[in-house]
Amino acid sequence: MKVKRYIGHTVQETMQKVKDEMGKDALILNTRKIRQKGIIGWFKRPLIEVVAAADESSEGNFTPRRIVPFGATNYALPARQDDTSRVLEKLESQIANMGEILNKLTSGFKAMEDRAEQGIKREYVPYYEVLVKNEVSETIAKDIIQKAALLHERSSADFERCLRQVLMEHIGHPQPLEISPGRRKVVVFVGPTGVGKTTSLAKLAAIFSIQKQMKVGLITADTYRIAAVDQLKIYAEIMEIPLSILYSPREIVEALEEHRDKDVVFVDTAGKSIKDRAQEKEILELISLSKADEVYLVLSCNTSYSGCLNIINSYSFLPGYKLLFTKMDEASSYGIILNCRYISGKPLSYIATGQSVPDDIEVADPNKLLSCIMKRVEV
Ligand SMILES: Nc1nc2c(ncn2[C@@H]2O[C@H](COP(=O)(O)OP(=O)(O)OP(=O)(O)O)[C@@H](O)[C@H]2O)c(=O)[nH]1
Ligand SMILES: [Mg+2]
Repeated sequence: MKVKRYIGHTVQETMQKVKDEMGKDALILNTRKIRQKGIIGWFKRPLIEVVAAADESSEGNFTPRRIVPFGATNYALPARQDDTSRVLEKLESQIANMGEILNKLTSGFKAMEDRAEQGIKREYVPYYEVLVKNEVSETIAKDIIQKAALLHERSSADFERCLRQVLMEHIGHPQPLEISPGRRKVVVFVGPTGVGKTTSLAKLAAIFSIQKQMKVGLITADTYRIAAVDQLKIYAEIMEIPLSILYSPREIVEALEEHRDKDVVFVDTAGKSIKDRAQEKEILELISLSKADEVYLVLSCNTSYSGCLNIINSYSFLPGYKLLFTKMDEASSYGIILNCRYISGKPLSYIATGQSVPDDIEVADPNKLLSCIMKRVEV
């Protein structure tokens, strides 16, 4: 390839020079106006410079190449073969990316359309998605969004504020254990196997006896497993709290008599499988014979929504209870807590956040729950 610079007084004149010498298909690499050097140049018309290129044949003639229109800059330089394929590859990947973005947008719009069909206004769909991503069940999320929308239509507050208000109502006021010295309370722990009943009971026993200096007694009705009695015995010995062991629900009357001077007596029960009617009867007997002041249904945050639904249904035989959640440290979101609150209608009490006794338990904090349930989750 030969590259040559041509100068003329006009564009036409200069291009003619190029054509004459390099052929009509010569490649124009650059064009610009130039001034002659020196002070005189300032008073003269500028000259036109054209840089052109053409393939040089072996005979010394120029082989015509593609013409770049006049005025085009060297951006128009034809890419070499490998450059061209790189440019093509880049373009292909950009087109693929745009395709992906379009797909996402289309499916986002589709989701919005679907939700709109299900009775959620398009502008509220993002909030619905946030709740669902935080594992609030779809049905509950939809109901909450609709309640917030109704509130929003009737008030001047913005939608997010209304949503927070509705969520707060559903989270409710936590009801931790209130103990007054001299007014003994009997507190029974129930729940499925392995959720952390005994550990949570031990945590609260330690808080009330060691930190709050209350008189605490322990009773276990879990004699199904020898290890279960031993587990509570160890905690009782460490905390120097008396422990009574029941072999039948009727023995609780006598055991409570032994603990009559206590401010609070915690009663542990064996884990109940969902349809164990005999065990339900025993639990009811314990509750009524002990005149239990409070019952805590212990649930693990690890449980699926359908699992929680089954458990809550299976405890509908209880006259009343509070919800105590464990293993929050192992769970990915707080949605399950809202779901259980919603379907059971029972108040929250404590949330356990680890295995350490007594540190890993806290009174459920509605503000913390709210901000976690409304947290935007990156996908
Ligand atoms: N990560 C985590 N583990 C916990 C928590 N609470 C209890 N655990 C653990 O869960 C396991 C079972 O705890 P338990 O207190 O024995 O459970 P349980 O409900 O009494 O079990 P059963 O009496 O067999 O029905 C133990 O290894 C505990 O250390 C918690 O909040 N987080
Ligand atoms: Mg236990």
